[in-house]
Amino acid sequence: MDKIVKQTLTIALSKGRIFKDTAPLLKAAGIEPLDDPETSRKLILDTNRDDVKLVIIRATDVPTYVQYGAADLGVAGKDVLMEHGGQDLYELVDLKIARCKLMVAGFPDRPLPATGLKVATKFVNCTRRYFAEQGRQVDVIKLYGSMELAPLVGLADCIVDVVDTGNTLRANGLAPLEHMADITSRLIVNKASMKLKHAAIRELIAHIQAAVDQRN
Ligand code: PRT
Ligand code: MG
Repeated sequence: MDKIVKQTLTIALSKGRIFKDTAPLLKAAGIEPLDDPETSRKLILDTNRDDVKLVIIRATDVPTYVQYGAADLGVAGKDVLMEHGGQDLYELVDLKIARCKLMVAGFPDRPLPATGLKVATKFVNCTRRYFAEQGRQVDVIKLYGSMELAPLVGLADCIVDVVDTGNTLRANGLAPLEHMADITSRLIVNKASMKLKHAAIRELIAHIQAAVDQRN
């Protein structure tokens, strides 16, 4: 009898809100990790299925792993995908999790200068694109975190960041000023994997899509 070789699938995820919200969707597809990424130090997690592994990485690295085929699939926020550019990957399912908004934020009582606007952000590509489309000339200052601090210490006039409740902005005397994009997390797939592992990926996607539809 011919041995049927099962195609293995590697799924890239980040800890925190994305893992928390993706786990129930994976469970609906019959995939359960054997370790908890929040407590385990392992970066590669086995699952109850010997043909599925999870790799646990920084949220901003997920598109890169999938682009180069180090992971077949991944879950990434639309903010992260827009910033990455989405080369060599398909964005197949809107998982409707980790919802937030990409916003320009600054002081509520201070209009933004029409020229020489300084914007601090980790989303430098999205920010350049957004202001360029409006013909607004800006200096973009790249930061890696705690963007809210930048206007407070005079590093920038405003920031571009993702906002959920707005509590972090408020706690720092800032407010949302301009809405740039509604954000949810997406299931992304490497283009070569989609061809080579078509059956396995299609099956996984069908289960995940059904679980998403049932919740929304
Ligand atoms: O934390 P790390 O630097 O490793 O990476 P990350 O912050 O990109 O990852 P993570 O896990 O925090 O976020 C993963 C994805 O979740 C993001 O790419 C977004 O698509 C999505 N998401 C949804 C959010 C939020 N909601 C959110 N609130 N990402 C970040 N935040 C931040 C927000 O910027 C603020 O600093 O959480 C803080 C609390 O938000 P408020 O508005 O509720 O106060
Ligand atoms: Mg974070």
